[in-house]
Amino acid sequence: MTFHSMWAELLPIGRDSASGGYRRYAWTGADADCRTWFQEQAEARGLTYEVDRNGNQWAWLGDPAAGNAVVTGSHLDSVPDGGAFDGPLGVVSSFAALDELRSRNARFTKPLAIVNFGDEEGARFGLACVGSRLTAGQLTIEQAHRLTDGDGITLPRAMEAAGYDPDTIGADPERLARIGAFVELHVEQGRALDLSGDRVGIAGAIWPHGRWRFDFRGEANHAGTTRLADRRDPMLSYAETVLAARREAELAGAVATFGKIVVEPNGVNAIPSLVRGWLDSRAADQERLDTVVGGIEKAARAYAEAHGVDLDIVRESFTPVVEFDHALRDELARILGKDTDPGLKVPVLGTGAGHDAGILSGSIPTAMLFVRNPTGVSHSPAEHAAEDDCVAGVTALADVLEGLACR
Ligand code: HGY
Ligand code: MN
Ligand code: MN
Ligand code: MN
Repeated sequence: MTFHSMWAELLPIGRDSASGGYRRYAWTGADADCRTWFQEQAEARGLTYEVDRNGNQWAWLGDPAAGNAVVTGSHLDSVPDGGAFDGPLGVVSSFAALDELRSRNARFTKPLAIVNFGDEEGARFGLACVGSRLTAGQLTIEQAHRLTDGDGITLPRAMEAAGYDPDTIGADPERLARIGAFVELHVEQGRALDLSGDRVGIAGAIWPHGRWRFDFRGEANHAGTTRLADRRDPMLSYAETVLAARREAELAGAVATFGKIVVEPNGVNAIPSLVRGWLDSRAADQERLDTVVGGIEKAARAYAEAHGVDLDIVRESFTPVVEFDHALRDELARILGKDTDPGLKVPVLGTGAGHDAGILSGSIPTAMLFVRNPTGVSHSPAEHAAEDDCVAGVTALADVLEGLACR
């Protein structure tokens, strides 16, 4: 099964025909179809297929109990109207890299596994990396059971509807103890490789980042008959806060995004009673992130007060800076640099995007490979990677897995 044919099989799953974007949300039908695809790929290669207590899918070559396993993979879920590559490129490349190693008659001296981590994007329940956070013990079963989607469906109900038991979820230290290294290949979400002219790069660090919910509560009233002076309109303070976020991010050299909003009662002719907005902010270091978010919160409170609006700010999730395992990172650079001009180092890139490898970096040695994205666009139907760059990514991943697991 070549990269191309696997890609062709996966591509239509969960794709919206109008936008061309993907809607592969956790525990939905599209997610189930992706999971079926994963299981078929695993079984077609004679790998031992299993689903762990958190619903993550694993395909094993060799005996997991032997320990010191080398694991690769990524996620198959997407953001709303996401691109085709974010997540799936890592999973398809993992199966293709195994096929490549088999064609090289590589002799595995350690167990190898390919993984699909569930609910990495958090598109449905609002928290990213649920599958890997649960496994790493960074999310308790109680916290997970409280996650609710926009239709009021809780995570446990969604899991049960998809045929999974929500009562078994939780930390899985025994599983992690059997893993020696996790390497995730991912499409680059930026243009560093395009600018450097490289096909593949290695992750240096993941910026600290988080999600904050801003609840602006005002007074619902008639849009046509309420004098401006009599209004307590939360939409005004929300709008001013969005502009303040952009100013604060520019000042600090960081990023801040209000990409999701809920308005109640959401009527054209009704002044809102509630405007709920989510801030996603990220910065190269903690100090800058604290400065940006602090500045946005201060501005938001001043705007709310000016309009007689109440404001609650809740930090919903946070991921501290991830410094990947330096020894593993350097081993990848050695492996990938061995056949090229010694002066041609494989670029090491920082990123503002979160990943399962980042969550797991606190528990096991992890590293990431990035594949060139010519436009840098991601979380959009326009996300793209050229086929020959994808093939270069598969070769690089095969070289890395051979160097780590086939000594
Ligand atoms: O939000 C992120 O950075 C990742 O795509 N979940
Ligand atoms: Mn993503
Ligand atoms: Mn991703
Ligand atoms: Mn049960």
